[in-house]
Amino acid sequence: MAKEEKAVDAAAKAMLERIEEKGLPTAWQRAQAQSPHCRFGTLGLCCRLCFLGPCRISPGEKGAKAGVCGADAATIAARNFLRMVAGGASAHSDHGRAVAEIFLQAARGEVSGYQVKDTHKLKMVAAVLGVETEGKDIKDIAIEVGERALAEFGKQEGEQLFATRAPETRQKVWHALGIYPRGVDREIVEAMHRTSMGVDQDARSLMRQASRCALADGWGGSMIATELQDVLFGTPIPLRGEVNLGVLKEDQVNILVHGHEPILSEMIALASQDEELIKAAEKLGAKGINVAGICCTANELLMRHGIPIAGNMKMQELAVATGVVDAMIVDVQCIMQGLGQICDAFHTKFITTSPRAHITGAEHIEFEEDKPLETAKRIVWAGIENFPNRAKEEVFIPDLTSDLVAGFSHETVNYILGGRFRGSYVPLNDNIVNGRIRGVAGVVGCTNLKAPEGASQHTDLVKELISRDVLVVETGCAAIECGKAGLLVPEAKDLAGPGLREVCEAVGMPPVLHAGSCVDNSRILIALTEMVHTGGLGEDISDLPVAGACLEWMHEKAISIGQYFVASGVFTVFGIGSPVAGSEELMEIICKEFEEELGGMWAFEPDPLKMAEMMCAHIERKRDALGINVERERKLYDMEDRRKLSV
Ligand code: SF4
Ligand code: MSK
Repeated sequence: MAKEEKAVDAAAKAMLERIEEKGLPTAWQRAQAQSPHCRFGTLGLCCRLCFLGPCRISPGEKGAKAGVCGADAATIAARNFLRMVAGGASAHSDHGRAVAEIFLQAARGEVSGYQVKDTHKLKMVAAVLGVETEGKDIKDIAIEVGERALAEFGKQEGEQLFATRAPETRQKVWHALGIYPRGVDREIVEAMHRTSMGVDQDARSLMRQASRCALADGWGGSMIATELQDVLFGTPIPLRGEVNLGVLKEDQVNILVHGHEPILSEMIALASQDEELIKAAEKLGAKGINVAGICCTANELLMRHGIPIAGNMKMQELAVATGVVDAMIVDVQCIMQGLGQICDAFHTKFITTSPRAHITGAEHIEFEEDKPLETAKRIVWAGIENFPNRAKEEVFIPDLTSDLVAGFSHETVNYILGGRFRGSYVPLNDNIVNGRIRGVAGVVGCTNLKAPEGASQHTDLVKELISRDVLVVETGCAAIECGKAGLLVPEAKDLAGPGLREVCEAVGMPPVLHAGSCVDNSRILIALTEMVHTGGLGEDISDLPVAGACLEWMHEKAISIGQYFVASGVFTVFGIGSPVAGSEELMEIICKEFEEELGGMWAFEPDPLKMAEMMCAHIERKRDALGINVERERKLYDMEDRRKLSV
């Protein structure tokens, strides 16, 4: 792979060169060693669910058309797809469970360091969970909320309580199809059972479970994680931050946090402000303690504290190559085992913290839930004492950062559009109806080694969408990519079409809104529901002029997210490729039939501009169906006109 194909971002390119000069392996080299990737696996036609196999279906004319048990291409591909959904849902949901557990312990006063920060949101969540709040003190409400939220994972009877937040029309669709999500764990276990050898062998039936399992993630596990994190750590509000490797500091102890669960990183952020630890760092010659993030942990910390982001998932090894990372602290998800080798080659301490995630060669300092701050201090101390071990000649920090604004929770959007006294989505809906904003696009998910780091892929897609007056909401590593490219600041309005630009100018918001981490895609579900409830744009999420995209998906979590958006009625386009492209029948089901059943469907398109075209075409089709696509006279606005704008 040529250098330019691996990295386009100047900071990433410089770091890659450093690592390669040292003869160290990188994810890019390993990707090359894996190329060409197994064709059967790529097409979703490989089955190793039992030891009669492994079996594979040949996509061409020749070769096997069924596994030993007789499973055909559609069944094998559908089982693979459903297992990906189950894997993704389990990751989000186990994260949600960990939050619910700590939430309950904190409410009961069993752990120190955490407390209810957003009582307003606590009461809102209490209402969803059927917890009476009248006349009760906050502690009792929080205990009941924690107990009920935790019960949502393992309950044997009844349906997901958070799913009752969806528009009624949507809930009817789920009931009619028998896909209304029940207990989160139950849906995941059933997905695993159905896909084991000799059980569910009908692609449509398997895909119905894919919907139900994914909905248990989006409207269950992920939503529980997001909402309880907001109650415990504060609902994000817009704040400025910085992104890219230049956020690392040569004269300070650098602690990088990487993974997903803010229950640890929140405590690390707190511990880094501890006076004794700061003094200890100063004693060793550092000017302070600098915490920065990688991946979704970075998004969580940025949204609530303005803590800078060093990079996305693909940049984990590159950040270490700056030679100034004194500790790389990881919890769960998207952490590469290869990171350990790079940490070893520099002076970086590689520290795992989750009882669920040990990595060979890493130091394990387990996050003790009953002593969160003490554990965080121990971890930060490990970084401080490593500061003198830096090799001065190895230090190189690319002088590159970009400003960004993050923290656009659903509540914030409500507030900034409607104002403190009339917070609502009415201005958003009005602007969609009058055509200034054509629609809304959710651009979410990962970065993939199959695309160059910092390549214009993400920015091409997002720039095209905003230039066509489509408001973009982003999460995950996609948001980090656009942050690096300077698209998450109000000044990016100049790249927007005239209608969206007017709205952004009037409100002072960027045309691309950073809404958080992977689990925070549940915020987008709530925002879409709010748009339906606000009125004027149909009766269901599937009526809205909206579309979803994940340009560089790689994790199973992305497939679960895609499926819960589709099952919630959203047209969703993925780049890179379909994981089930080998079965024409299954592709027909998810890319066509789904629309009739669910109102949303999948599409796959690697080219960002073509992807934008598909999303805009869909948005315009929805506008036509709503009857809001009336030709409007274009006019130039003067100050007087702007004051009259209803934003
Ligand atoms: Fe082969 Fe069927 Fe076993 Fe899969 S389940 S490995 S297709 S025999
Ligand atoms: S971290 S799942 S690479 S978004 Fe959430 Fe980024 Fe995708 Fe991991």
